[in-house]
Amino acid sequence: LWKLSSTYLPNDVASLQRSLVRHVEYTLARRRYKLDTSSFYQATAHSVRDRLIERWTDTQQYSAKKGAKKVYYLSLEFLIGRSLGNAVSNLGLRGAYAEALRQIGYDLEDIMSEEKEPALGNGGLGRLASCFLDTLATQNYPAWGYGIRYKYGMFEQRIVNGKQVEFPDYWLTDGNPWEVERLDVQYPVRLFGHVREFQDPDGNTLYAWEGGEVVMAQAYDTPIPGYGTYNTNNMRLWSSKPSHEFNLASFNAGNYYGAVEAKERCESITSVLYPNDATEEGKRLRLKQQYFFVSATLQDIYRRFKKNVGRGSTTMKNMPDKVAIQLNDTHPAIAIPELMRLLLDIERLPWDEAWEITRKVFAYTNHTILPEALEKWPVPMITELLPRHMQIIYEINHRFLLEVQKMWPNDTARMSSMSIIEESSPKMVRMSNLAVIGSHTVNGVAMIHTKLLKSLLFPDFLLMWPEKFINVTNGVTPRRWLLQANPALASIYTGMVGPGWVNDLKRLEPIKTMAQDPQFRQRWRAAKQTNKQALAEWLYRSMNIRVDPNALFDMQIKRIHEYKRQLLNVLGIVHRYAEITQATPEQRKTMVPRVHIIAGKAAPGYVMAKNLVMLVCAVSEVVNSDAACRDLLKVVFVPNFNVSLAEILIPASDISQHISTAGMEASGTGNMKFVMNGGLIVGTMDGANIEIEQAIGEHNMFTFGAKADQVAAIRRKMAHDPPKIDPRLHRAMGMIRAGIFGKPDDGAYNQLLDAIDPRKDVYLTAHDFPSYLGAIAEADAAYQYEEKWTAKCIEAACSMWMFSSDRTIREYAAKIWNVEPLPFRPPR
Ligand code: 26Q
Repeated sequence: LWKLSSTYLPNDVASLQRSLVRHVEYTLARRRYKLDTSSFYQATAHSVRDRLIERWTDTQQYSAKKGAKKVYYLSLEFLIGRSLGNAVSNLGLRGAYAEALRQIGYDLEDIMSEEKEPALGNGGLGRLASCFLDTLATQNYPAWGYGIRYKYGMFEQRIVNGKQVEFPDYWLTDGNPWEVERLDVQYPVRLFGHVREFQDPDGNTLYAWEGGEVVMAQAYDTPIPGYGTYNTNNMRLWSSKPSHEFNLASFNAGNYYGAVEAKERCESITSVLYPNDATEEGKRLRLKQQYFFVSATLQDIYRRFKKNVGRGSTTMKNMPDKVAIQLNDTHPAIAIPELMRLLLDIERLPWDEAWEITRKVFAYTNHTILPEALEKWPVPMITELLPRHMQIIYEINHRFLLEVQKMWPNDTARMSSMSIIEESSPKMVRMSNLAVIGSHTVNGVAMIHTKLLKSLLFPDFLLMWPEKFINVTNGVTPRRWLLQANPALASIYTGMVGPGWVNDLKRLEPIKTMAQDPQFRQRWRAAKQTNKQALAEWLYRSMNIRVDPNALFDMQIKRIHEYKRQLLNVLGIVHRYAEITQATPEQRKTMVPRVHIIAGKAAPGYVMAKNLVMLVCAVSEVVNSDAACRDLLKVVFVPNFNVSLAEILIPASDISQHISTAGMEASGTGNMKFVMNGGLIVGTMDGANIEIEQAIGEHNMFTFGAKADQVAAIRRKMAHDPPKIDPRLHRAMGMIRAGIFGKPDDGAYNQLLDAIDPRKDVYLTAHDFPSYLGAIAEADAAYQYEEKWTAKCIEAACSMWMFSSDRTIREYAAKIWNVEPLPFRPPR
């Protein structure tokens, strides 16, 4: 068999063409000619997939043979974006495929845009997970991502009559050539049932979780290629299906229709991705999803590890030497009691040994300190669904509280705030406390966020375990966000410093001095102009909107949330609209022509966010059809923001807005992508904006607003001593209330404006408005000096190396996981 198995496939243009035609004939079973681009996408994807698979299987076999420690990144979300472009680029085959296709009458770019992107995530957290997978492979770390293969991803957002309407995102209609269904990898997952207590022959009390229902977890694997390396990692996503026993039992019971319904319920576990909506209620299915995914994942990790146990001197105690599990927020935190259950009930280890192993295996990344966004589950719900886990959580809590009692005798306030159980009615399980207690390391995702995490969220835990809390600032992959999204800029970089910058962003630093070179600035502007032109064409083709590519392109593209303050942006736009309509011809000449782009999804149940979408659409309608604005202002709400759209928008931006109320945005990662692509930021001193400013220099960023350490005092003062409202804000609000942008019958706009009444302006929108206008005016002024502006962009973009996820992952590897790269090189 070994002799028969193939060596690596040839990658010359003629061989690629043969492979494409073979897939058309044998994989698609189609005639060779007159294929539409969509079928040719399928053939191309399969041809590329062959080339991924050989590296993938070899990498996995190699790391198994070496017995290397592996990282497991557990995330309920992966927003990987389209795969074809990423794969040909990381394989180094973009040129060869483009040529192979061109010769037979197809355009690689067209073919790439046929791919439907899997939207298996909400936003930042899911995209971060995907940037991490790219870097882990590129840096040759043995690492797997684990998640859920949702049938329906993030909903498709359409604007119907000026409002957001959600449509199901069934992303698998045309199949998914990037995944392999592993029919040999299935695990049973139990839900409900009861705990049986019994004694072993030595008189020890043991527990067994029995009864309930058992569903099967089916593995689907997707190869994750690194850039410029053979290493290809794995992303394993689970799909739920009924178990055999389940089928037999329920159908034998004679209730045919009841049995079919129960079968459907099994499959429903992995049907749909939940939005990050704090107001979301009745989410028992979400808890099922979390446990289903965690149980399958731990069985899989455990099985892989156990192949080593008994070999040599390896015992269960060595698990932390071979396994590092990173929890992407608390969503997979039920893994902590689940591993305890495996070690206690199946492996029959004593509690202390099991607990030591568990704590050495897990680490937890926190992505928010907003109290309303911290996960809590009702005790009765966990008791019903996962009775043994509830017992284990209580035992973990009991032992933990004894430690608290030792450290702070009879401090009941501390006890109750540190407890895993919130003594409310019903009682709730605080998943963040569980995650902190069960992990060896907890990290925040930007400096300010980690500082607030320590001081506001976990101050007592910090006193108990000062070493446990660290910062690892987020980063983004330069492969997708520069090399693939911005070929114009990428080729300038490669022309200046060679191709090495793609996995070593520090190499761009020397280009900063070129900011003083007028010829170089000219080339830089030409690249930006190419991208703006491309976006203008896209907007015309897909939305029938004409924008002037010479205008300043200003973007705010991210999930719609009150704390992200899209309302502040809209109020600024309305203010500008008022100024334009009142300007004299002389004044008009001094104004900077602007195109404002806003994009993002509102959670389906988040009324304020949906109101905001309505307002943006209404403002754009009025502004774009007002002759007074013709050459000075356009407002575009781009529907259905996703990774593919971001790849078109970000390279075309001059200014982007990251304007959350200080202290509320954990990090932000869009901010990093924009600056890397030669755009500048209007932003608050929040999240990673602060570190970006440090890296690129104060003179290259337009900052405004209250600082995080001032917010609380401002809110307190505001409550009893309401400040006077800024006259410009007053006018903008007046215009909206007066109905210039329509008057929705549900009072949607008034609801938005009432929330920024200076007495209860939680997000400090009114408070920050004057300084916001100041920052926008500064940006406008700077934009008018073309040469100086370009110099800023060059300096900023070439100072961004620390926001590469390559730096981020090196920190995780060194400070949290204790893993080393294991490059695989094929024989020959
Ligand atoms: C929770 C419970 C029930 C249903 C859904 C959820 C849920 C789902 C997704 C809660 C939160 C999320 C996503 C959060 C997120 O994307 N956070 C962002 O993470 C980025 C990466 O660290 C940061 O840059 C952003 O600042 C942060 O908002």
